[in-house]
Amino acid sequence: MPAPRLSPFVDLLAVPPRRVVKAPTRLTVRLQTVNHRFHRDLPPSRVWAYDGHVPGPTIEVDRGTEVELRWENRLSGPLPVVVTRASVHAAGGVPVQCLPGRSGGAADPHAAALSGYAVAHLHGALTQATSDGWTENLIAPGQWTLDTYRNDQRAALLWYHDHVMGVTRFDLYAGLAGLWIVRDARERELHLPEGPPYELPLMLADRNFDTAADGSITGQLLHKTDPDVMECFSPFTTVNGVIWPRVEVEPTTYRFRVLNGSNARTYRLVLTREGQPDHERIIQIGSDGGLLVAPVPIPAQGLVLASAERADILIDFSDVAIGAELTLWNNAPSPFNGAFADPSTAGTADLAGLLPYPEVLRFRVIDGARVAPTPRAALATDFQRADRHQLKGCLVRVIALVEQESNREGEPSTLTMRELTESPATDESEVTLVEVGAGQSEQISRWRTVATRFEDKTNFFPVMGRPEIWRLINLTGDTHPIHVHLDAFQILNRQPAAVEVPDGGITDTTTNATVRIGQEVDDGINHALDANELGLKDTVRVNANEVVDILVRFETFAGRYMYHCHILEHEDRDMMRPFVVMPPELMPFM
Ligand SMILES: [Cu+2]
Repeated sequence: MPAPRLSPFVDLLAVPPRRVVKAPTRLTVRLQTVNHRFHRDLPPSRVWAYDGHVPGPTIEVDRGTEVELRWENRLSGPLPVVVTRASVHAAGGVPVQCLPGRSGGAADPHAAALSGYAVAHLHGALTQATSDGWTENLIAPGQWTLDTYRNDQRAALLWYHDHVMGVTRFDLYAGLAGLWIVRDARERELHLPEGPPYELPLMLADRNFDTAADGSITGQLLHKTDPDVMECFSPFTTVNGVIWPRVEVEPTTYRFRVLNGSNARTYRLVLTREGQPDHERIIQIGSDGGLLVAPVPIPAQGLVLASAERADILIDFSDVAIGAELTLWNNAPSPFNGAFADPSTAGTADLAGLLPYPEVLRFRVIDGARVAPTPRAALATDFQRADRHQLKGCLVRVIALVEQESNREGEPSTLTMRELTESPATDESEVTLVEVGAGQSEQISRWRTVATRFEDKTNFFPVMGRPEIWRLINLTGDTHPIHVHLDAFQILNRQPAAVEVPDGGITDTTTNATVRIGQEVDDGINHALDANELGLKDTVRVNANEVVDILVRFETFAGRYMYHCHILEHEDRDMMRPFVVMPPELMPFM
């Protein structure tokens, strides 16, 4: 093992405090600087946390019950995270991101000077624009905001987290995240477990720590990146704020509400029993936007969750002997690009894939009532997938996900979301899209870049109630989880694409590429939608060599919102753009 070892599966799974809301109410959540213990072998860590808990309190509310929330910023600086860029990639052949300690990097003085500006966003919620956590509407320590959450949406697991422009990655890493559950009548008809002990949230997040002079791990949170890479992939997986916990379960069915709350790491979760993958006992009933139409098995290679994605799963332990143990592992390498990994390798470290510790969670079956699961054939009754043919003539917006190398030696690349507009004149065309239909002639279109950075002019003014297709084209080599604020969307399809970017094709303002959509690439990536991606989503993985079309429609609130990559290091620099939802009656005046 590459680093000082913490004992796995010794601490019990913690469940964040619950605030169950049954009637319209006003709540206060305080952002506080406190100490938190991530593992019993570690000293306490200084963190920034909602109501002093990592994760913050879980707010559980019935559909349509309005919550006014007073976010009181009582943080005190400095940022409780040492931010550093390692001076080397590998030490003794081990990638330094896998190791605790600063690896020769100096602490970033700008990060050390952060005093605790904050802005809260409720991810996945249908929220009026003024309460959506616009990234620049900050409150300083000592200030507060009052936000309104209607909760008038399908039952789902949402989460609240900080969204400060440029430093979201540090504020979340410091601890500013918590869960929010909306419940509704349909879910209650299904008699699903509600609340502990049989319904448990699992917020996954990777963390790293500094080391002392003697090499031992301290409690000091550490956000460390490689010399010319911006994403932070940390070695220790926490579940609800504890590294590699253990949970005792009775021989019955449990409901787990799983969230990947990591900055950048994608998980592919594999459940094993006696060393073998054991996925038949898991069924997935919901995703980001709530219940699926019918239960589905998780993918055979494991349940993939990129940053901000959620899964609502049932695990049936009713046939397991008392005392038996099952283990949840991560077998996704980082950076993730969507490529297949053999589930039978789960449990092995992969240093090249920045996965020194694949441990996530252990289940131990204890004595209790042995209850066989109730089969559930039908779940959601309020959702149907759109028929692609119904969408003919719908407005299509095209967004390229682009990595631009820095022109300064040794600096990480910049990631941007580039909005493109169709441009028939060949002289200003920059991106050529070739649609390779099955057995049909090729369709060619040309596009030019109209925005690259967050502060560029706003181009997207979707009209309320009108469906649109947003086409996400990945010109980079890694997976990007793209999140759209406000209404959940449907993923229409995911297609392979052969991407060619000429040398010097990416500049500050222009994007030159040829993308052959539909052309297979020998990349080991299954460019198809998984069964668990057919429900409503608010975050979608766009893998390497891939084009993903999503169907968006904004129904309830007008105003200014954001869409962005949910790899926080990308979101901060500069993979985020605004859009403005417009009521139709105002369009003639635009
Ligand atoms: Cu990204």
